[in-house]
Amino acid sequence: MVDGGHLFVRQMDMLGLHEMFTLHGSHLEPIYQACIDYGFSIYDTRHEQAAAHMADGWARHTGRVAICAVTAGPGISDAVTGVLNAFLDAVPMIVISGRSPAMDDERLPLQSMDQMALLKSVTKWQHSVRQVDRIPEMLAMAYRQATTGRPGPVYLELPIDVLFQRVDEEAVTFFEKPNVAPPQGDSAIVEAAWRALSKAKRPAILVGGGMFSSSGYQELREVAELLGAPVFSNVRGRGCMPDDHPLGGQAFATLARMRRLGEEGRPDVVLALGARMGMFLGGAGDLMVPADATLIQVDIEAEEIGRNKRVDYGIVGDCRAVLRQFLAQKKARQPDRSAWDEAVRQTRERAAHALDDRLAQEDGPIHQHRLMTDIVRTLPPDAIYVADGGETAEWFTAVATVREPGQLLSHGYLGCLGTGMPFALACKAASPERTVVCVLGDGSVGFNVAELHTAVKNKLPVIFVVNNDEGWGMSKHAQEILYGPGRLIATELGKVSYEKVAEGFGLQAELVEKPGEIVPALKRALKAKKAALLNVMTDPNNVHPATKAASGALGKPPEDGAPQKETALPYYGKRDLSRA
Ligand SMILES: Cc1ncc(C[n+]2csc(CCOP(=O)(O)OP(=O)(O)O)c2C)c(N)n1
Ligand SMILES: [Mg+2]
Repeated sequence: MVDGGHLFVRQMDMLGLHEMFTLHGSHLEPIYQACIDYGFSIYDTRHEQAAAHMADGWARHTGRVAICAVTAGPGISDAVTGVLNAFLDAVPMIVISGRSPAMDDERLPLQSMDQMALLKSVTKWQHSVRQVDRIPEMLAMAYRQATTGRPGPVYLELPIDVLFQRVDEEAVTFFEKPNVAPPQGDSAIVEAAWRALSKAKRPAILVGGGMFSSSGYQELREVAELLGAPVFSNVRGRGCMPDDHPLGGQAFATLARMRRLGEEGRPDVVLALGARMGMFLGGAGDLMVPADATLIQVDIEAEEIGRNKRVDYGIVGDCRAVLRQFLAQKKARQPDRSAWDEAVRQTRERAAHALDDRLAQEDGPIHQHRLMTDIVRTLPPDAIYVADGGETAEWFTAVATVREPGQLLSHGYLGCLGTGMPFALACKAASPERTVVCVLGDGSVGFNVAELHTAVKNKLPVIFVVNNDEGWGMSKHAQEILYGPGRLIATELGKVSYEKVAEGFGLQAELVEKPGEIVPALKRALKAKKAALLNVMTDPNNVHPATKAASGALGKPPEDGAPQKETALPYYGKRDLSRA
């Protein structure tokens, strides 16, 4: 006779799920006890939001699913932001929580609430288990729901009076890992799309999370090389094509910069692979995907095809499967694309080095570009990078060279500060032999600061670097741009000694105030046998160009006296609000 916890963990084992990110609650005790018996890796956090962010970060780095296990009531409500972050970026995760006894419903037991309703809007699928012997079946179902079609978080609720029940293990059915071939695209459309790509003068490939999830990186490279098509990506797609490959166009922003070259900087045929046409690709505007370009959109989720854009060839299918279909097509002679490829390469290089004159600086205050460049140059090239913060993430991702998928983790559609520490801890758990650096804004540090203790306690020696501009920089700078001087409110933080906070949690920590101190401090952190934190004081007056662009400061100023049609909105730039 075994309890529901044993059934759950045995089924985890059969699905190859060996990691759990958690914060203890006795509702789930049978599961913890069974984890001891099975020898599973349990990572215990100081806040359930961090446990959810860790499971999210695990999947973003490894491409594999992990379990986030939290207690009933406040455990699951604390986890919601972390689950939502994964949901908006289609990252798979299995969330489980305890629940008050189902047999006590409406009798006001402890931590009783409608958890299903709370999780419904942030998960793909959710189920409350009511029979102990169906726990394995429902976990296998949760796994399939999380990993097939468009991936995403799913939720299993386990009432305490179900989980603690004992059954004869022999009478319970367990489930093998499903073996499902990812769907191919319609062959006629694939053929027609390939002909359009072959004839293109300036083809561009856009990759997003769908490309990452399909793991068809070799196929992507072959198709890009065959076509001479540069590859641009969002954070989740970054590294699917190595940044230092001649066709590595890096971020989507490179494509926006290309527009300055006029016609010669505009792609004529665009192949989008698992890249949704949302705000990060210019939304309904045509800054990155020109309205007159031929658009081939590949997505595993049919409803994504046509969002914000007129699509010429819509292909519902798995990115790797469709790339293989492309590779099986006839190879026609291709037009010469060297001028286009060179234009992309030059744009990419110019952007990466635009501020390099700041690198020779000897006196403080430290420029953020100097800090980020020193980090990238000092750490090994295969270091895993995590960036969290407003301008901080922008400064860092602009200089990082990402050579493989899952090497860079940062913000997605939730734009959620506080993800960095848990993401970095999950990366270190998955890749203990590699250096993991986590760059944080001084604002971002605060959300999950207690996870510094998780790093020490779980022996996850991450290097944390705080870009300390003494404020909510992106917010503060937008306030200054939009409202002028003397109008700062709720955006200043002042000087906080994060190195002392870190020391208290047991980290090796240092304050860095001069440019020349950055590299030696990083080298000491690399040698540390435990987690380390550098609190680096940077110049609060440096405004990142992304903040200027997002606040409409880079657009054309209105002519004197002319009625102003557009209003500048933080993050969204200048918009005509009469159409709202
Ligand atoms: C959870 C959350 N709360 C608030 C915001 C709004 N926000 C966006 S950027 C930003 C400032 C970030 O400050 P910091 O982390 O110090 O980075 P910096 O911009 O100073 O480099 C804020 C508050 C957010 N994106 N996420
Ligand atoms: Mg800041």
